[in-house]
This record gives sequence, structure tokens and C-alpha cells, in this order.
Amino acid sequence: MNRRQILETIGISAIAGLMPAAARAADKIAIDDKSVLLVIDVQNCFLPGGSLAVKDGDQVVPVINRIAKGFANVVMTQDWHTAGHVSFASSHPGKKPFEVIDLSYGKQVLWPDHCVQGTEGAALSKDLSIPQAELILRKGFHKDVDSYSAFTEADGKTSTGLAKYLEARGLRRVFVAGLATDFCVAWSALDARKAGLETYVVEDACRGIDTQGSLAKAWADMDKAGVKRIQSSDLAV
Ligand code: VGL
Ligand code: ZN
Repeated sequence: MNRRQILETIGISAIAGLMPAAARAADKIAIDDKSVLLVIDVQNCFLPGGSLAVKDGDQVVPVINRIAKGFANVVMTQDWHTAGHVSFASSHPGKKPFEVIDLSYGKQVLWPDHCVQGTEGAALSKDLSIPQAELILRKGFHKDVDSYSAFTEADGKTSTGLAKYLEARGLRRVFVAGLATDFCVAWSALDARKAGLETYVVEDACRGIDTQGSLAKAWADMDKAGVKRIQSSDLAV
């Protein structure tokens, strides 16, 4: 930076500092009555100490709790697998977690056993504080089909019913947060776009698994699909 650029930068921040709060708030994304916060899979298995722990996964909780205060409408999801689920490496003799296999519906990453129905690992984090959440949607409960997406299972055709629910409730703008950025968050955001919804992913309210380049690929796919990548500070909450 040369001296002129430094002075310009200082000048701009000085002007922003003098701007009335209302003017600054105008740059923020307003949450309206068509908006819904979709909180993906903030469950013990994905938090530190869990069987499929996402690095720093617990750091999303305070961010989600803070932004959730600005939303009248919140939907949460729970990954909810049967014991012996097809997505578990333990269901495929000789296979290890994070290997990829071909199933009838396509490629499947194999995972450590996680989020088995009714277990403590499948429970939502006790630190979530979103009393107004109106729907907890469970997914991945068919033994032979995975479901990263909150909308459509991995076979690409079995619906969870969420698109119809949002339509019936008049909720057309979806803000996605939670775990993991590159799997359930990304697949949900992509399907939200397919359902014709205005879709935002709140990056600092998510953390990724990042196996075999999955995180960079997820952001590229979301960008291409018109998913808007924002920070929690972009929201008027
Ligand atoms: C998830 C892998 C397996 C997720 C769920 O919530 O992103 N990832 N099952
Ligand atoms: Zn799962």
C-alpha cells in the first residue's frame, strides 16, 4: 500500500464510523417473514469427542444461537441412521471409514458409525438455545439410502417432505448453518436452490469435514448453483 492508499483507507473507515447505525444496518441482509434458518445436524457425533467429529464443530453453536435470535422461523435437522446403516464402513467387510464405494444410487463415502437412532451421539447439542425452532426433521433413516440433504435422499428421488413444508409455510428464503459444510450443509443448500429458494450459507456458522478435496468442491458447486456465501455479521440481527 502506498501513502495515498493508506490515507484513503483510513478516510473510508472514518466515514463509516460516523455513519448513523441505521445507514450501516441498511447494508445488512434483512430477515423477513419469508426467511427460515435451517440448522443442519448439530449433533453430538459431529462435535469434538463424537464418532465423526468435525474439527471445531462446537464453535458453530454460539454463532447459531446468536443469529437464531433474529429468526421467527427455524428448522433443525438430525442425521438419524439405523444401526448397520449402508453409509457405515462397518457395514461393508474390509472397508474403512472415508473410503468411497459404489452403491446402486452412486458413489458413497463410508463413515464411522454415527447418529444411530435414539443414541446420545444422535442427540442435538445441549448447548443449542433455539426454543422457537418449529420443526426437527430427521433424515437418513432408510437403512439402504444415505441422506446428506435435508430435502432429497441420496438416491436423488426420495423426498423428505421439506420442500413442501417450506412451500406450505410460505418460507422462500433459506439461511443454512451447521455441520458439515461440505456434506449435509452443501447438499441441503444445493437442493434448496433446486426447489427454487433464495439460498444463503452462513460460512462462520458452519464447519467442514474436508475429505479428498470435498470442502473446496462444495463451495465451487454452491457458487455455481447461485448459493450466496455470507458471514453471520452480514445479517441484520
Ligand atoms: C454428515 C457425513 C455423514 C453431515 C452426515 O451431517 O454432514 N456427514 N452423515
Ligand atoms: Zn450420516
